[in-house]
Amino acid sequence: MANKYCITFRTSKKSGAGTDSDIEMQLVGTVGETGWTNLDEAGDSFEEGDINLFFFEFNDIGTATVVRLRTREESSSPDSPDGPAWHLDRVCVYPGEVPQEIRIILDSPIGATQYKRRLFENALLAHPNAVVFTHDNWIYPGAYSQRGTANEWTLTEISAD
Ligand SMILES: [Ca+2]
Repeated sequence: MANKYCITFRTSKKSGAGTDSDIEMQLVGTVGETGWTNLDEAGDSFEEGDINLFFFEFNDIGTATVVRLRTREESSSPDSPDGPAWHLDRVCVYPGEVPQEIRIILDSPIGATQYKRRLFENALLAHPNAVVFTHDNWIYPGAYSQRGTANEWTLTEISAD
């Protein structure tokens, strides 16, 4: 059974937080897991302070419990000052059709894209069905020492206490 998911990624505002790496994601849930999925969208994703939105359909995994990320960069140089490391702030996984009262923010004509995305993310974060994850560290590609080999990072859920 396919289920809709809305997933938001917030890149931190640290200097150099953005990445141009190809990022792949896997969700693990209480009753299953997704395949590895490329996070690909038009334009330059995952820049400093950005919120990027993705809408997917996956087989039902139940409640998301783990987010795994990996990068594949085969052309990076260890000497590059603009390496593709990524400082992700948080990920919000919302299972199901996004409620119209939240979706309307994206469909409204007002404001800049990032401003609307921030409003959208805030509304989503406040929803009881949303599961929020964080990764309080840099995500580096595995290319420096193992070209063509993907490293994986597991994100931990932010408990609602
Ligand atoms: Ca980018």
